[in-house]
Amino acid sequence: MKIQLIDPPCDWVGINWGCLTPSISLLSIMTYIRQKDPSVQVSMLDGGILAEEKIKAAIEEDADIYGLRVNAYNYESSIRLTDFIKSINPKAKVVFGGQHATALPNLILKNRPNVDAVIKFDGERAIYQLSQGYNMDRVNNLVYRKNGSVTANRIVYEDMNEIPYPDHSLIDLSPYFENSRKLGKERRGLISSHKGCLWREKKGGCLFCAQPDMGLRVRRADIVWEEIDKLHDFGVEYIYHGVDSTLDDWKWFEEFHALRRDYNIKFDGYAEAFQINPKSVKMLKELNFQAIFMGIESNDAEMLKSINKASKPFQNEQAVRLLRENGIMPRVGLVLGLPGETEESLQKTLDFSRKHLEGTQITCSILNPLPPSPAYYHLLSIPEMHEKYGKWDYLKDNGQIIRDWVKNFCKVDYERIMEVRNEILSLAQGTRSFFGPEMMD
Ligand code: B12
Ligand code: SF4
Repeated sequence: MKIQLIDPPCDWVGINWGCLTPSISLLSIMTYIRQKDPSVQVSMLDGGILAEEKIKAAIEEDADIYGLRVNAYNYESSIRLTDFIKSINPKAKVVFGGQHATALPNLILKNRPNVDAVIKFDGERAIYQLSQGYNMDRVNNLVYRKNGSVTANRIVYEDMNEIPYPDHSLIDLSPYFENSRKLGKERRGLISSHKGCLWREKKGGCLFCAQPDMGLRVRRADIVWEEIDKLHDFGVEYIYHGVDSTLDDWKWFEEFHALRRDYNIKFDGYAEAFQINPKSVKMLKELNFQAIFMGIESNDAEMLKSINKASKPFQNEQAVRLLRENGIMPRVGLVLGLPGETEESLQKTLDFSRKHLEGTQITCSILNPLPPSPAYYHLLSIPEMHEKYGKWDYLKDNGQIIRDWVKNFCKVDYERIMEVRNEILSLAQGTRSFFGPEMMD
């Protein structure tokens, strides 16, 4: 049994941060299979470091299963690679997993005859079961075609403590370290100890959130430190904590803090503004956090309410101030084009940015109603928009859907929002744009 896992490169995204750390989504699946059945040959091709042509050249013609990690931004290259795989190895199974595949399995299977199945949510057990020859109807989380129609199996969410953490000894880390060196950065490692988000679990989440995982699952802090120890042994100097919020589970964070090591390792993570207070900042500092990304989105109270955001404007201001005072770089995410956005609400976000964000790192984008976000379903509730986008397994012309969103939901036009966005980005120390041309070779 031979499996090739592929993280197709992104077509649309500006800065390719995936070139610094391996795709742990795939590495987690690879680790699980290797532990359960070492006789299965499993390898991965990471679009963070390999361009599409290099991936094509490395695709083996005799694999039994090809598993692709599919998000909204690499969908088109995922389809091109699928068609290529089927042209050289028509008998193999092509299986999609990841956030976008989890969001739209039925539309994908209806529109793409070359995709044999979609695995929703956690992929480790399902791919393993396929490798062991289970019948399709017994594979957890699988969506597939049966007698001409799409059928979905039972969903199983894994206990994070039962699934092994990604084993970085299975892959060559040198291309990632080399990219860090080229960019003048410390050697990076990515860990993901949590899945899901408390706010989404308890209050339904933010309007534009395109992360389908439900509930909040956390891996024990002592196991997470064991994973970090190993990364440190491999030469990693800087850990990127890739979870929705480092501070979502306070008990976990206290344990993680209590178990901190005395070797020098830096961290970078995410949090919500309301979770930043003198106590959490002190602990983040003691853990050697260098930067915290916060999706602040807007500084207008009505706008924040319209997207069901947990934090309030005063908490945004307080969080940025506390992080700066303690030498932790605030990375601030702003989203313009929120429902009901007016010139006045844009001004409030602009004023906040001028007053508090100069010299910080800013991401500023216009709301993109990605599936499965509530915003996507909001847009589709308009019959004309449903007609235009509802049958598509991907958002064919992404720029257009953003413009359609603005036209239908905002009280200012797209051009004005772009002007404000550009002004905000000009204040930043390092700008992050959704639509930039920069791509690591
Ligand atoms: C870490 C992270 C990154 C890192 C990735 C680094 C790397 N080398 O992998 C960086 C910073 C580079 C990044 C970049 C981007 N990201 Co990102 N990222 C995340 C984050 C926080 C965690 C993902 C992760 O690794 N989790 C840990 C692994 C183990 O879990 P997992 O990814 O869920 O994978 C499991 C299942 O999904 C499934 N699965 C996944 N792939 C596959 C494949 C197969 C074959 C199978 C069967 C199953 C399967 O099984 C896996 C194991 O259980 C998520 C948010 C989140 N909490 O999920 C956003 C998220 C995935 N990112 C997102 C986005 C939008 C982006 C960017 C486009 C942002 C941008 N504008 O630049 C880029 C795209 C880069 C790229 N090449 O894809 C969105 C995707 C939305 C969508 N619907 O597609 C998310 C969901 C954030 C959000 N809330 O909107 N990201
Ligand atoms: S955007 Fe962040 S805080 Fe909001 S629901 Fe999604 S993961 Fe949770």
